[in-house]
Amino acid sequence: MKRHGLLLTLLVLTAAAILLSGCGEQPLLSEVSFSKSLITPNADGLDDVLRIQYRLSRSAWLSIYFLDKAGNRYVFRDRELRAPTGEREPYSVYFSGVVQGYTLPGENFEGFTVVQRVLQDGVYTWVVEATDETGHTEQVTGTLTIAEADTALPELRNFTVSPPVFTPNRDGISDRARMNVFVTKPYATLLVYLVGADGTRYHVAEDERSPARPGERGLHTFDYDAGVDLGADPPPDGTYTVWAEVQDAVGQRVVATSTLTIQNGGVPRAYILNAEVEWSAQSVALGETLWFTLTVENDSPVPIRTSGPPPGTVYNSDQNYATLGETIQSGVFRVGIHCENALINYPWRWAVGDSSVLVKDDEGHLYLPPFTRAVVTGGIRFVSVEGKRNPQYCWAGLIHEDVEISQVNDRVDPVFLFIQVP
Ligand SMILES: [Ca+2]
Ligand SMILES: [Ca+2]
Repeated sequence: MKRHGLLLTLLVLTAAAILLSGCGEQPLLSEVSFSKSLITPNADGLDDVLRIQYRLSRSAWLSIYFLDKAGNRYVFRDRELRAPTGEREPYSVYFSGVVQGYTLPGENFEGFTVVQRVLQDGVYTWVVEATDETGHTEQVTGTLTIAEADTALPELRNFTVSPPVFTPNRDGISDRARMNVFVTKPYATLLVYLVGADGTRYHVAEDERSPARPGERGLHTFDYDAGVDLGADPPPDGTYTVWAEVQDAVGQRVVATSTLTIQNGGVPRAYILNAEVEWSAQSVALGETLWFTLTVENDSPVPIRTSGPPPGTVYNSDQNYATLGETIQSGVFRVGIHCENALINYPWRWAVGDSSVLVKDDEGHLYLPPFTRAVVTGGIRFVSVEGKRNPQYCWAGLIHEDVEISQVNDRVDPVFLFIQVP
């Protein structure tokens, strides 16, 4: 009797314990489903994707992965923190056969990394796994077949950036960087961008003269001016990681990196100070020299490049910068004088300073340093009266050769000049 009573008590207690665990301890992971047991990830619109659903009763770290027959693991979700589902619809995510990058036996990729890759054809065990904060883990498994997968990778070959150091400042010397990359497969997107130390991204546009058209297999070229061509300030000087990132129609993603250093970057801004020119006369006799004096101000953090002839040089009116051997150089700033009767634009030009203020780089290029002023003088000796106008207007300009003559630097402080002919 006594023994029976004890047994009964034990039975009741056990039943209560079972009931308790049944009510209070809901399964962590439930309602796990894959909407298809076979997909053909080849972007043909048929059975390319399936939907995975699951429900969580508590916060958990959620993983979804696939095991092949050899037991190799392919990761789709790796311990991502998820809130409990609560009263909401179950979690739902589309799966297109693409998992974290992996390499097959014997594969060795050089110069690029596979970030996302489609599963190879075969039969896999899928695993949805949740771990709560106490370390309790539950998992649900099933079978998925992959067939007709488009497994060709959009490889990035020979990703190059040249030159490795460039100076985007419109001085005509290494103002542009060029990125080349060969993509081995038609693709959906191809991006090239710089990433700074603080994580800021700077997008680089594909060159319109790229040998292969966007989306096509082939060589793609990118031309980077750091935004300076449009007058924008470039990214700060420093060394950047340059990323090339391609994604194909299936969703496979491949990246390659290189580096690029920006030096002396900036938009050059120079002016004729106060738009003021001091002219020596309003009237000169034939054979006499008209002199001018003005001040050039480099009002930017960028050195501005210049070239000869030096201030003080006197031109005969029938000479010009080219006849003096000082031809136009792209990116160079020079002071010019133009008269209405002149046959070419600003035929007489001078460097924007003399040796007392200019600095020379290793290759002998001359620069007016940042935030510096320089006085420029020069003369034109009128040896004949070209053209019909007399008097004629003459004026000064500050020319950024092959780039622009900004409005503020054109037709500065005209003088109405009369040439006295005997
Ligand atoms: Ca398909
Ligand atoms: Ca430059």
